[in-house]
Amino acid sequence: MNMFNVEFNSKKNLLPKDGMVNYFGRVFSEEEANRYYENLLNKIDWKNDEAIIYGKKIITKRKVAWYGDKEFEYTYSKITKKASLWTPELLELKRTVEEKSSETFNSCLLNLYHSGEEGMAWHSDAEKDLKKNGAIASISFGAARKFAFKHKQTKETISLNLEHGSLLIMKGTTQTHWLHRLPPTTKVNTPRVNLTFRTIVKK
Ligand SMILES: [Mn+2]
Repeated sequence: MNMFNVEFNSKKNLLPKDGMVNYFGRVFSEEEANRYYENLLNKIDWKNDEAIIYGKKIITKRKVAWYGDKEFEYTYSKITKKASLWTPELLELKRTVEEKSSETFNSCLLNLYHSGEEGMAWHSDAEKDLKKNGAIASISFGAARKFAFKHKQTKETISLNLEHGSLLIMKGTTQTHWLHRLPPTTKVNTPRVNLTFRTIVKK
């Protein structure tokens, strides 16, 4: 057993009920992860996110980008966005996660958190444009951040650390019964890039 490279059991469900979350740990070598991190920071068309909250338009510090198989239109937080077409690196990453998860994806929402000051409040990824109970694959590059789940009824919470080059899969009824968040922290002052591969359904 290699004491320096903790192996995660990706078959283990991290949720006790009402959904399925599998953590694969670091699926890229340090070198590969560093290369993707630099490429994504520099090559992605990052924009500050916009949302309508209580009827007011707000602009986040966090940056986002959206890519896909087609120029899909996607609505969340009452703002409609249009996907860009895959970059070669995003297509490589999509193929890697499809192989590891035995799932398929047609789009990816990317988030850039510049430091621990930026996070994401409790929510679920259950937008109407997403495939119902479809798998969501999350890859993290850069600063490791804590990620948490909270059951909507029981309020039970589960948290884990998402490391540089790691893969997390959420599937089944996870988005129906659980919220998730990225808590802000003063302990991190470097960026994290998060990619969430999804399936958009054409209406
Ligand atoms: Mn989410």
